[in-house]
Amino acid sequence: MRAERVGFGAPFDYKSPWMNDTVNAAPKPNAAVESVPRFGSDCIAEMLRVLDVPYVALTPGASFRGLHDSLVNYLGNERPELLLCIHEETAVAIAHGYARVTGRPLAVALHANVGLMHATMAIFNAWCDRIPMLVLGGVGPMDAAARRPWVDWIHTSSDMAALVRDYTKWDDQPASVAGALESILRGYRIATTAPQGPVYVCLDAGLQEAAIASPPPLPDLDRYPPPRVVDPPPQAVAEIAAMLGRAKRPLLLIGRVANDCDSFARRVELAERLGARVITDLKTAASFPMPHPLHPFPAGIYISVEAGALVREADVIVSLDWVDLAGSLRQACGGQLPAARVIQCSLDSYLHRGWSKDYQSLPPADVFMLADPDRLVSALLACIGDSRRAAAQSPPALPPSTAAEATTHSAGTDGRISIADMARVTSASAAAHRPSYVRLPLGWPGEYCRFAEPLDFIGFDGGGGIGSGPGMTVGAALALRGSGRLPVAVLGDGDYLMGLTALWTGVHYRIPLLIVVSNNQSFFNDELHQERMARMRGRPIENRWVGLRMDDPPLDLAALARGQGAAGYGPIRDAAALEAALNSAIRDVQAGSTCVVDVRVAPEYARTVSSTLLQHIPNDKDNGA
Ligand SMILES: Cc1ncc(C[n+]2csc(CCOP(=O)(O)OP(=O)(O)O)c2C)c(N)n1
Ligand SMILES: [Mg+2]
Repeated sequence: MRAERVGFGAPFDYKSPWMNDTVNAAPKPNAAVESVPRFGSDCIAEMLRVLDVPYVALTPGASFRGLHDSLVNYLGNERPELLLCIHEETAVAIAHGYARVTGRPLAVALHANVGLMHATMAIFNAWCDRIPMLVLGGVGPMDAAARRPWVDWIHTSSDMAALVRDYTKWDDQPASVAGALESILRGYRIATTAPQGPVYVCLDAGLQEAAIASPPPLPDLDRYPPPRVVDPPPQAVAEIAAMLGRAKRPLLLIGRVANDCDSFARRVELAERLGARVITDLKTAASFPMPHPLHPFPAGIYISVEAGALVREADVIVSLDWVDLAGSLRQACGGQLPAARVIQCSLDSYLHRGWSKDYQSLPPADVFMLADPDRLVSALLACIGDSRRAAAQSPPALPPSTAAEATTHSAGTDGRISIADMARVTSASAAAHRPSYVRLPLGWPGEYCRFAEPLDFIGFDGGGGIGSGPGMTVGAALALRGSGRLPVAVLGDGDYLMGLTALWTGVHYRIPLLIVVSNNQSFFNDELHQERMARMRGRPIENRWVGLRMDDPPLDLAALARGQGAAGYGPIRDAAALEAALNSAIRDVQAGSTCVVDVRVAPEYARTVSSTLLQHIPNDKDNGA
């Protein structure tokens, strides 16, 4: 059975002339695989195979040594295969990146309370990004009489799931093997039903390790199908279609939507039929062709000043599950709500709870459609004609665009390259190789976001938890292996360093990918915050770097890659050297390598990025990441 792809659409084509699965030369176990389950965890491992979970990302621990043994010695480390990670945060980030590309959940195995604690930020990222994931934990033995002295006691907690309950969709700690099978199946269904998210199932070590006389039957998945998703109510669709039919300046805000080609094409069709302008952002994956005339301004993490004019001028705004609709509208309209009538289409409110405020400010909605946004697009296409298409081809003139963003150039003088030059050279070098951008840093100039197809850009990390970049890149690249696409991540040096050891997993499993480090030797985003604080308080802005720069001693990022078996280039200090390094690195990736290029960039962001990040927004004083 293939995993259901609710919210992501149909699988894409994995066939490719290069980067195929045969490069995976990681060692295999030499065990004779058994055919009859003898222990609780043998059944649990089989359940993962029934669900067609391709990989279990893990950082090992004795609390799931039973499951680990079953995956290796009972199933032979195939379907699912273990992915060894050096840090639990990486294991979750890999599952996150993989699901971003494929829509399929991976399982992640986490050791007791300590492994779960290490993983929490990454689980939070996945939660905020609405990513399906089957997080498995070990605990106990819950039977105190069976615990080893000391270590089993410190690693056993009551209600382990309490650590993650506020940012997982569901959790369970089953008390029998039969219960564990049901729990895993239920969790899988919950995780993959929109709005998607991680679930946590905690497995008692005693239950895993106990010998079983008669194994409980594995469920027939045909009897437990994924829930059918209902179509938006026709009457409400007709109402929205009528509003759009009367609109003179309709606007689509495209947020969390499916990443398959058909859904992508339907959005283009709808925009063209309506003559609607489109705004996308970089929090979510590529969802509309950015070179299209109806998408006049580059995407950013926030709506740019220029794109904000579209919001102010619009008379009907349709949000297709736009992340932070209210905040974005207010930002575009100087703290006010827009004059336009607003249609919000999202299932997200099913997930909203108390602890995390990632549900964002309450959006105004003249029509609130609690539905899958891609289904609304299909339903609208079925009842909106083609008569306005001519208008779409020649949209009314916009205010003069500053889309080609001005940037501060400081290249060459101090052995650093401007971020604009790094972006230009990187984009140009990758362009011929069907790049899939897994991540872009906050300072990336919007003009180099020319995404035209699904998977040209994978999205952000959801929760703004730095350190996810390398792991998400490895996970996305694993999913892209064999697709003919070049996985490229441009990571901040802070992000790279926090998640560094994910590279080892990439190398170990022969996962080809390219990481370009935008190395300003600083947690630079916070330099802007410190500068702002100093300005507001009349204090010396020259001190903005203190406690943030990482240049004494300088970190050798390429050596840190080479030290893990990856190819490492740099530090690169000028555009010509960058072009040469990238060309060589791309050849390495095509030959199967995990590659890092360290680029020394000036401490700056593209002007429009920094001004948007730091602008004062009413009700939202601190708007940085
Ligand atoms: C886990 C975590 N710690 C701290 C932050 C605060 N933070 C946001 S951006 C940032 C700087 C990231 O540095 P880097 O990746 O080098 O990017 P740069 O801003 O320098 O381009 C920090 C520390 C965060 N978002 N997540
Ligand atoms: Mg940095």
